[in-house]
Amino acid sequence: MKRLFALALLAAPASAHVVITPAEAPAGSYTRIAFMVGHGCAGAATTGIEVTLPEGLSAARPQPKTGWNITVETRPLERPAPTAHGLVREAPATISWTGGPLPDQHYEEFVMLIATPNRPGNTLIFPIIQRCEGGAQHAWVEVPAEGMRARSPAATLRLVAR
Ligand SMILES: [Cu+2]
Repeated sequence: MKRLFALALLAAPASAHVVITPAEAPAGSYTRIAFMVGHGCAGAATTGIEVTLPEGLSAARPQPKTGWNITVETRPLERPAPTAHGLVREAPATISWTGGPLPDQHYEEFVMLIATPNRPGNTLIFPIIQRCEGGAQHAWVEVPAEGMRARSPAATLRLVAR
């Protein structure tokens, strides 16, 4: 009981930024993750979310969302990677949703299916640019040091053994 309470306290401030849920995913598998957008840019409504994908993902497929357009940019792999669905020659580099707007007071989730690398114990880093009405933007790109809390942390996903 005590432990659950402590975890809930730790989770509360982070959930106001742009964070991934769940925070952990099995290594070496297809998994669904959601980017939770808890607020806009200093009061302005959100009009775009641009997610930079970490290296090591062989697939990333955004879930379509009513009122939002999706853009996927890919980069060629140096070495083609074998997967259950054949040889993969390019990997997703960025996925963007633009549209909305999502009012500052509201909350929304942006979902994608990813193929995680088989590296349990690793943490994947997803830098995010949040764009807002009036040209404001927020860069969630800081990689927090161990035990420290960053002001504008990138979203993270910890890989665990299956
Ligand atoms: Cu926040």
